[in-house]
Amino acid sequence: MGILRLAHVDVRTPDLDLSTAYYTEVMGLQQVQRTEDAVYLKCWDEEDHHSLRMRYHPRTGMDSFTFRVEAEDDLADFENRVEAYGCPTTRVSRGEAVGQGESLRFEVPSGQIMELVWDIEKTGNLLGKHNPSPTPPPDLPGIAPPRMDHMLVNAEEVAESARFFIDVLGLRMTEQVLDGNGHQLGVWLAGRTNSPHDIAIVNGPNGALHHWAYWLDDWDHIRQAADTLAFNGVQIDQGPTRHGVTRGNTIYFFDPLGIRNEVFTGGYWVDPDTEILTWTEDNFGKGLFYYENVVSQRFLRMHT
Ligand code: M3P
Ligand code: FE
Repeated sequence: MGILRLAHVDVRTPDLDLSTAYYTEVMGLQQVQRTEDAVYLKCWDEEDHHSLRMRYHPRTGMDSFTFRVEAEDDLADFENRVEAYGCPTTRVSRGEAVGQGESLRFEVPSGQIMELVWDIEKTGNLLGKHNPSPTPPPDLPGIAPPRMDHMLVNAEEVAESARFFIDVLGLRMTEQVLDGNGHQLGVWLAGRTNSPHDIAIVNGPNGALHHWAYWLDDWDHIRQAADTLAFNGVQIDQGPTRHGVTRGNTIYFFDPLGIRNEVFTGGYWVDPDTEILTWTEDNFGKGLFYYENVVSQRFLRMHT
């Protein structure tokens, strides 16, 4: 039983055409489906139906985020555990969402709507399963990341939120930032992946989305992403640089409606028995941006 990984992020946009143009032509995602009020997108190496849903709504924001569980029966187990913790759950039945079957929805302690699903429509990556080439077509537009990597949500009470993700949902903590009193300001959590984080939680307003990140295969691709972003007039937030936390290489930027995106590479390999790394608040600048050693107020205060 358990949580495997981040499956998709569902957001709202007041300009579906503008957002779609950015995510297909600048980010370089594949559009897989468009309905009357929503667009479904994925990366070229993703097997699932989609990793991003954008829905028309007058206000930009996050609808929900979805993690995939290992087995079909896990939904019932998590339903019991989440209810026992005190969070009411609802079931979304098959046919109510595009690209997936039944799911379990609930509000996490920090106010975001989370969904767990096992039954995901597998539509395959762009390479196919017979004599696949190791790379996608060379003429893919934009940054064209192979897959979504992680997301970060804010929480007023990071420790309470972390306890929920660890004790109830079974994620593993890889890193934490502690303030002078030993209280958690941020936690990095892994599902069944070997990456330092599938989701992170950092102090900030409840309900907020800080960013989601796409994986790139190498540091040079982060540099190329910066070129693509600058060429297209995209507002860059931070980087290209390196995180102290996770050791990853990174660049942050804003989509046309102000949602923060990241592209990320590097980081270290995590095993279930890897010891937790702890950062103290006086070193948070280096933890965030190792070269700059700054605690940027725009970076910490701006969110969706
Ligand atoms: C990351 C990461 C904050 C830290 C962000 C870190 C918002 O995005 O990928 O490790 O404090
Ligand atoms: Fe990140």
